[in-house]
Amino acid sequence: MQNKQNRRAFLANTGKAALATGLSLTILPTMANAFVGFAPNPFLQNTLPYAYNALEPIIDAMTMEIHFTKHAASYAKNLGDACIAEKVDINNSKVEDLLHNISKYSPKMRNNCGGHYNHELFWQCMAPASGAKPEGKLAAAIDQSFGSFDAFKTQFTDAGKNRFGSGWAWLVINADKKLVIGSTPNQDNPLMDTSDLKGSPILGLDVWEHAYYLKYQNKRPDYINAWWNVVNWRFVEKRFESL
Ligand code: MN3
Repeated sequence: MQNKQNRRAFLANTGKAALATGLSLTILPTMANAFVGFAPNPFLQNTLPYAYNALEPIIDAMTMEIHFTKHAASYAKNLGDACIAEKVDINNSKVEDLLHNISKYSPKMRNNCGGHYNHELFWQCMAPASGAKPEGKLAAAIDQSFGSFDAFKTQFTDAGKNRFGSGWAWLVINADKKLVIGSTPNQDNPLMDTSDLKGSPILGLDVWEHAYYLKYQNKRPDYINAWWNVVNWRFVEKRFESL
């Protein structure tokens, strides 16, 4: 049932963009596995890798459904529209390359390319509650960079709490291969040439009110503190080791 709904929403939201670009629907992904990069066609919204209620009680099902099928879907659709208007050939382009050169494009491209990339990463950064912690090379790098896992969590939580208005908190690997914590406004991200925080994001947290308001209202710190319980550290470790 859940998969059927996802599939229907997915097709409704991406079919138009796919047809407009001549991309065959038959090659669209039907189910996301834990991938380190993004979808086979990264300009399209990938199916959510878990049910809407899978992250309860941390993320309630209604928030997840609205977030995925309305907010994130519209970033994907608007990204497709911007690519058509600005003559970006999505079959021969990389989302990352667009982000690296985002200053050359319109605000619509910046907002929606960022919004799409950020949400595709965000879904993968979460998994049903496991209470897991980072292990292996990532755990060692976190200890080395921030002193301890708890110190890292405090610094990352503060980045999310202190981002005024809407935006994202990030853990990135910068050009010197160092782990850095920071935040960006709106749908900006650390891959953008316009961003003060620069690097490859390996963990992202959406702190827009639409991500938490139904359950947490104005209490963003409560949302962030709870969110640690659904971080998919296995995915973050794979991204860390792939960069
Ligand atoms: Mn969002």
